[in-house]
Amino acid sequence: MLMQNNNENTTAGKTKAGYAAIIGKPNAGKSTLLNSIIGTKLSIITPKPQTTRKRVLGICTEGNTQIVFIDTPGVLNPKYEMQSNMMGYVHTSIEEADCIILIYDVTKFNVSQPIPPELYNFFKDENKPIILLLNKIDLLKDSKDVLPLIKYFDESKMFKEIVPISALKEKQLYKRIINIISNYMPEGEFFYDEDLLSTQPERFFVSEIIRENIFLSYSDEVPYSTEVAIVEFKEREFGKWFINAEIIVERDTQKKIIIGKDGEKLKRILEISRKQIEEHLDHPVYLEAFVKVRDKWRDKPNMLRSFGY
Ligand SMILES: Nc1nc2c(ncn2[C@@H]2O[C@H](COP(=O)(O)OP(=O)(O)OP(=O)(O)O)[C@@H](O)[C@H]2O)c(=O)[nH]1
Ligand SMILES: [Mg+2]
Repeated sequence: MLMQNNNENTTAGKTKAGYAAIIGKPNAGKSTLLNSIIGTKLSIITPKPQTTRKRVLGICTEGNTQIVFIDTPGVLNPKYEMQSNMMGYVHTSIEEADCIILIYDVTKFNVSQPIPPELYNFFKDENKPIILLLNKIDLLKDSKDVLPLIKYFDESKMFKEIVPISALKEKQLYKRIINIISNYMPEGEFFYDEDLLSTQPERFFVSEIIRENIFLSYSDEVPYSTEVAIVEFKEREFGKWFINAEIIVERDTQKKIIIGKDGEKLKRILEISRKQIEEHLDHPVYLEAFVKVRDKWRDKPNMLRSFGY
């Protein structure tokens, strides 16, 4: 479990607690935002769209308010059963939320279709407050270029607040976000211990670290056809912990690509992953992984269930 170190929070007086779902198109910066708010790497980030496939919770407790942020997969029109399940996570996250954070990549603004229908459908009938974060403003040639977007979205009357941000570059962003989102949190008891940052088991973080390195190291369809499952995770009292992972692909050709000539490519990826896992767990580990072919796993409910979708 990930914990924070500061114990200065006080729960004296009335407390507020609630959920904020972070939604948006793939690649908009949802996971970057979550990590920036929580101040640690909970969700994996890559330049490729469709990086996040499940829900990732990040818990932020400041003073008398606890906000549980939910990072979600980017909204798309599903082509695979896996993607339908991913969209299911977006649905349940919105259902659970007290407030919706819609994150929008300003560099992708298109006057003819500012919000694509598949995304609009997720919140058009929602009565919950929606906060629009106009992200990646650091990429604009002139910071004033964001003004027409603010005007456009303001006139749509869909959003309680419209806030230009840079999830990647802005230091202290979490303060601004927490200040805003706190206003939309209902009164109530904290859901989680004040020191807790996330609820995902370590196995999840370990598999995501490997998947991130696969996303970063391969191109075309390979990262999208790949899943990582942790088969064994043994914490030992003495010595290294033992982790056995399965890397699942859809075709034999993809298996060859993942492994690389003489196994060199996979070895490199496992080496990088192992270091990052050790840093994350704060413990030395022995990491081994085998590549398996599972035809069309992205469309097979049984397989998907076994991978936690
Ligand atoms: N320049 C710039 N890049 C950003 C910003 N926020 C995110 N990015 C980059 O955008 C890319 C996608 O970021 P993610 O956080 O993975 O986006 P996401 O919305 O979680 O994407 P999916 O999980 O695929 O839906 C990464 O390369 C980030 O570094 C920003 O404010 N400025
Ligand atoms: Mg993401």
